Amino acid sequence: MASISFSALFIFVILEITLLWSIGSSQKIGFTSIDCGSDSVSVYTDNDNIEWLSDSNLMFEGTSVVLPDTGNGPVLRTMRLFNGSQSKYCYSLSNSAVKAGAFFFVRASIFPGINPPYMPKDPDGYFRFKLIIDADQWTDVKIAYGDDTLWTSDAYVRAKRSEIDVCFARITSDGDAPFISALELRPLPNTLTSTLVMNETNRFLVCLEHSSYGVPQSGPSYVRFPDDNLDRYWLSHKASNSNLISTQKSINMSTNSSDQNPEKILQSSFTGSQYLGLN
Ligand SMILES: *[C@@H]1O[C@H](CO)[C@@H](O)[C@H](O)[C@H]1NC(C)=O
Ligand SMILES: *[C@@H]1O[C@H](CO)[C@@H](O)[C@H](O)[C@H]1NC(C)=O
Ligand SMILES: *[C@@H]1O[C@H](CO)[C@@H](O)[C@H](O)[C@H]1NC(C)=O
Ligand SMILES: CC(=O)N[C@H]1CO[C@H](CO)[C@@H](O)[C@@H]1O
Repeated sequence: MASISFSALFIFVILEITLLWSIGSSQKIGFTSIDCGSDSVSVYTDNDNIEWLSDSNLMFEGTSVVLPDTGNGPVLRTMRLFNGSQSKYCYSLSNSAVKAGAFFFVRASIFPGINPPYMPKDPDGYFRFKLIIDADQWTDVKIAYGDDTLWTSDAYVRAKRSEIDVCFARITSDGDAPFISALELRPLPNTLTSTLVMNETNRFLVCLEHSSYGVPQSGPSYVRFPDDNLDRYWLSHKASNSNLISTQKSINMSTNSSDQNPEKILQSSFTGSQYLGLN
């Protein structure tokens, strides 16, 4: 009962916030989305209704690089390249939701494109550098030169103060210069399995992937905000129709909603081979 009444309260709060947005800005409270290296200071809103800011007022180090690659949208078209001599470069992310004890995820997106800004130093052709969050090692980046795919990492963190520092560093003092295309900060409720674990262990978590199984071939390649209110990025694992069960009907989310998995994810499922005869 307690969890049901809490989720009702949560939905009510979300509705309240939604109403406030429609009066003010379309941007969701606590969302900060930074288009790194963007030369345009003006705010723009993408198709998912996410408002992007240039990092030009947040970061005064490094160089803005515009990729010649086209067709990947404005956010991935620019990056900030930290090719100076400092040992690390940090963004201080903050907004009205960031205060000590509050939970967030931070998403870093790196897209070198097919014509990256420089050749990796290691002859194996991989760019290597480090991501650090509030002085803790987050992840090691390893991306092949010319690999035209987007690399992302989500860290689940608990703010220690009114800002979260996201830093970039070379692996060694003469290693590859780090670069970054986008940074996103999203608030998380303290009732998720992940945030409960963080509260217990006092550590941050690195998310491997949010997976959506059993997506039809014609379905989207990912689902995020506004279908996922928390803006997790659910990668589709597509399946043939014979391995799918899907519905367009709405799902009663009140029974098991502690992780607030989006309805869209639950509307399709992958079924194992033992069920093939039933389809
Ligand atoms: C950093 O890269 C930019 C763009 O390639 C270049 O103009 C600049 O001289 C470089 N700075 C350093 C310190 O190497
Ligand atoms: C975190 O854990 C402490 C100790 O178990 C508990 O008192 C507190 O309510 C928890 N806070 C959150 C946000 O879950
Ligand atoms: C959803 O499930 C809960 C718990 O089983 C139930 O109390 C509620 O009536 C259901 N809501 C709808 C609209 O079916
Ligand atoms: C993921 C999740 O929250 N699972 C819960 C669904 O509901 C059952 C019964 O209340 C719980 O035992 C699960 O932990």
